[in-house]
Amino acid sequence: MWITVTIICASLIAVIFKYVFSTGGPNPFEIDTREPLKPRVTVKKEKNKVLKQGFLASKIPENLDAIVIGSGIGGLGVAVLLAKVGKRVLVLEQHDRAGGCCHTFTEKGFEFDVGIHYIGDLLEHKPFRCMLDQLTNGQLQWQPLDNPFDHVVIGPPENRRTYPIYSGRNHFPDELKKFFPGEEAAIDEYMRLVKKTGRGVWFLALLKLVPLPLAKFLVYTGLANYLSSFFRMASRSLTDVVNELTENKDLRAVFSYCFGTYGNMPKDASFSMHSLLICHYMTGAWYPIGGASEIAYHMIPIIEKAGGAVLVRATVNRILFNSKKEAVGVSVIKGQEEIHVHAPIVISDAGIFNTYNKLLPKELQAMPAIKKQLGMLKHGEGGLSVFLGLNGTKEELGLKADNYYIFSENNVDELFETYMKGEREKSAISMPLLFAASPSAKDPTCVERSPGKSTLSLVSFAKYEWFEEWKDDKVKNRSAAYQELKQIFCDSILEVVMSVFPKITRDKVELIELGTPITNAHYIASPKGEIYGADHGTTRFSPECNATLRPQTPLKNLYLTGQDVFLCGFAGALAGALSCGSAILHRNLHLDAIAMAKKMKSINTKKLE
Ligand SMILES: Cc1cc2nc3c(=O)[nH]c(=O)nc-3n(C[C@H](O)[C@H](O)[C@H](O)COP(=O)(O)OP(=O)(O)OC[C@H]3O[C@@H](n4cnc5c(N)ncnc54)[C@H](O)[C@@H]3O)c2cc1C
Ligand SMILES: *[C@@H]1O[C@H](CO)[C@@H](O)[C@H](O)[C@H]1NC(C)=O
Ligand SMILES: *[C@@H]1O[C@H](CO)[C@@H](O)[C@H](O)[C@H]1NC(C)=O
Ligand SMILES: CC(=O)N[C@H]1CO[C@H](CO)[C@@H](O)[C@@H]1O
Repeated sequence: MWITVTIICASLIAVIFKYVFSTGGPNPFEIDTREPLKPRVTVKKEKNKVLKQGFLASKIPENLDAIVIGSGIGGLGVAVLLAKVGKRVLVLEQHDRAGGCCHTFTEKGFEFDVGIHYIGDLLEHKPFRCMLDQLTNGQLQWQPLDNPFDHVVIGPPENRRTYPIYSGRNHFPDELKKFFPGEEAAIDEYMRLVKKTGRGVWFLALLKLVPLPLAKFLVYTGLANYLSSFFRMASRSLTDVVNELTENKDLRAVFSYCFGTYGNMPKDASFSMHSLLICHYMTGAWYPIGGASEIAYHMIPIIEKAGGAVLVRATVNRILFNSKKEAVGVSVIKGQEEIHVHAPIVISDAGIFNTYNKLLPKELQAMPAIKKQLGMLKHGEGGLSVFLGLNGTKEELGLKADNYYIFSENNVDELFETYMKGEREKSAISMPLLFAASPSAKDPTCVERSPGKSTLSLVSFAKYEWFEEWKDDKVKNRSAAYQELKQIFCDSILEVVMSVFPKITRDKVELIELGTPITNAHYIASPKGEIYGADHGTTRFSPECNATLRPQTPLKNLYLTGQDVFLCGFAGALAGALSCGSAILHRNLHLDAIAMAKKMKSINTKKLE
């Protein structure tokens, strides 16, 4: 008996090793490709030459190695990884500019990003930073936020409590303790749990790397739970864990404050997902200098240099398959015409729902394996974004390089549930959560680009169904009723903004734009206006989902990348790209990125000596 067990264990370990340390294909992080910093291009026309290359049949490179559907960070990320090993990749984007959630737009002279407010884990010489440096040839620069980088604001104006969130392993809990005397033990225990759980995420990457039968074995035998704290805590809700730690309602809210960054109210959120976010920002928070569009702007040339292209206004309407159910290319709608583009590999960054429900032929949609995967996932909550253009400098308006999570009270679960389930007109005037941040105050180059002006972005959630009836109206010309509903949201949001930022008065507001779930559906093609793709609640980490949601699909030569493969957020979607690249190149790119970081660090230490 023991001999059998030992043999099984030994072969298991051998197989895991084979996949974890496999170095089959070429390594995109083999050589350091950073170039000396070039002067920043700020002229919009020049940037658009890169970001807005319209689709034309004549621009399709020949002999493609792969096609990527969607130009979010998940799509561009895997395209750059493949380009770095000489592959010719075509990225196709339905919007009129590249970037997905990382795109920016300009309205009345104000520039706004859509989906990048702050990114963590960017300390120099750490793997994530090194990887991004390589993916942008060292041209993308990062500006740290202030410390405290987040503020949790709870309660109505007459009884408002504000708690600062600092980065730094000790700084964060030490500062919290000053606000919650007597709660030291709860805070320490919270930190211990968060760190332990967050550290276990390597196992999620491993599950997506090893062959499916092995992943299933690890999950169903409970070995995954045994080996990784991330998995052990994944099925526990944030509310559950936090309520065990303290009776203090404000502290409970502070412990759960950033659930807006993955979109599940604390009682539905997975404690593991939350821990990951807290860990992500523990070493600090950063913003891309020059705005979010710099990300795609510095990645596209690398794809082009290898013979590939990134083309926009290129809506893929279906994926092409041969009779053996192997993906062989895509079809792009151009006017009334369908243009077919062929490649041996098709990668989708369009999200799992779009890919399976919209881009597969009916008979493949009906495949049990496809239906099963879709059945495990839910659409995430719809997003609501407000873009404010303000007359005044950051000093005049009291804006800083930080973020605000504004809660109407500390019973977060209750308020959020009432809001999401409520009637839309009622919910519009009782928003439980608003995220607020000033992109212009975070970006030091904004002063040059629009002197005397500032921007403030706000994010919250909304039901897709509240707006669904107008989804087929023309985007810039929806009905008056839609505008009226938007106005109710805008007015109530503006009230909150003016109370939290007293220097912002009505006369300072030059522009107010509200994006609803149907806006998201248009610009980033999220089917239900989701803010973060598929739902991240505890079921996302169900054993079945844990094991089978991976870059490989049930269809040969069709791969998934981006936030639905790994987790949401810039870093999560990029991890999806790394997992996808690993599957295609047959090597562990996570480890390659870590090895590159080690090399960079040692080179730098030598230089200093
Ligand atoms: C309001 C908001 C705020 C956020 N704030 C932060 C933050 O502060 N920090 C952070 O880390 N993350 C943040 N995120 C999350 C982060 O931006 C996303 O998780 C991540 O960028 C998703 O990348 P992706 O590549 O998976 O998907 P996306 O960026 O959504 O890219 C998918 C692309 O596919 C295209 N597409 C879809 N269908 C087709 C088709 N048929 N043909 C062609 N193209 C198609 C879409 O147009 C889109 O460009 C935020 C997101 C939002 C919406
Ligand atoms: C902006 O404010 C300044 C004074 O602070 C004023 O002179 C100017 O007219 C304002 N601009 C707009 C567009 O409101
Ligand atoms: C906007 O829609 C209305 C009808 O709802 C129509 O009369 C009008 O011409 C449209 N305007 C534009 C610019 O499309
Ligand atoms: C490996 C594994 O099974 N991890 C988690 C997957 O999801 C369930 C909850 O739905 C957890 O219990 C597991 O720990």
